[in-house]
Amino acid sequence: MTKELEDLINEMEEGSVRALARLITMIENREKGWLEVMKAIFPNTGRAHVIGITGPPGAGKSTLTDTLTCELIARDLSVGVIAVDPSSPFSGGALLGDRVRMKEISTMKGVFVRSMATRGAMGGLSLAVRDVIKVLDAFGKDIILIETVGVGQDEVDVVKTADAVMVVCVPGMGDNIQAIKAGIMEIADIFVVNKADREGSERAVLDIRLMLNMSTEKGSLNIPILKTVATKGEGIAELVTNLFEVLESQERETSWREERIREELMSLLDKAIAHHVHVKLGRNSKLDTAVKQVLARERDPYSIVQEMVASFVH
Ligand SMILES: Nc1nc2c(ncn2[C@@H]2O[C@H](COP(=O)(O)OP(=O)(O)OP(=O)(O)O)[C@@H](O)[C@H]2O)c(=O)[nH]1
Ligand SMILES: [Mg+2]
Repeated sequence: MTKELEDLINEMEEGSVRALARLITMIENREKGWLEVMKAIFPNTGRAHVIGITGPPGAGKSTLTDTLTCELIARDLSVGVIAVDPSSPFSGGALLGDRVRMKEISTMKGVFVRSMATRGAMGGLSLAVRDVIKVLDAFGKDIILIETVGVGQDEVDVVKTADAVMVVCVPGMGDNIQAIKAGIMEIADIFVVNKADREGSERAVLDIRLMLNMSTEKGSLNIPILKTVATKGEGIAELVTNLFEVLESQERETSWREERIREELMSLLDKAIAHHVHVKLGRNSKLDTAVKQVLARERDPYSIVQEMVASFVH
């Protein structure tokens, strides 16, 4: 590792927000040296609690994130926020003012906000997010909040790795509840019916309860369903209490942690092997030849791939 990089890591671990931001960019873009950074910081990770916040567009995820951040800071906890592909900024509703103010708070009170794009994430979004989480963890954040819109497999993969996942719904969703059902519902530790100042919030709670009652997932009957008004901070204290309960219960489950590490190792291995194969293929013209052979029906793609894999493994 270069002296420069070593200094940057030290600065970050001593609390420099500038160094933190620089390292995150480096890791996100897989810049030269990023692996060295990950290796160096790993021993200082494993302390932070990660909370995933997901749900349909416009449900109030960012507003809840802001409000939640305020509540956590009031409890003397430091907070990092990762917003994956945010379509709306952290406007913060009535509580935090605009994004600029959020930024101010970030330097003053121990909040660090970072946006990450779904598209163009080198090496897979969920791996990149997990790496950024580790940096924030090494930096000393107590709680890391991740906001993603609950659509698409990428987003599900991202929040799935959180220690606690809250799914945000709103009254009057009707068929939307069905949409949430697919994929997201299985990973929810807590359901939140936000915008409870609107009509139909009790109905939404019942709909979710009904859906959970029909589920075969273990423990689905015990999943809390809470009502919040994020813009006014209503229900947030109860939400925090429930989140902490989930975090404490997860902490005891070694098998759950082992399973996550197993998944991460497999993903890293997949990426590393794919990278290795791409580099190798990029250097010779085997692939070009194969394309022509398949096009001319001289050979089938299956045998070609089998042969290539055999030559990589040897
Ligand atoms: N009435 C009411 N409005 C709310 C509440 N929470 C959020 N909103 C409003 O709902 C709108 C969307 O809020 P966001 O926090 O941006 O929602 P989001 O889920 O982050 O949206 P995306 O990131 O675009 O998916 C904003 O205009 C908020 O002010 C609430 O509890 N009640
Ligand atoms: Mg948002």
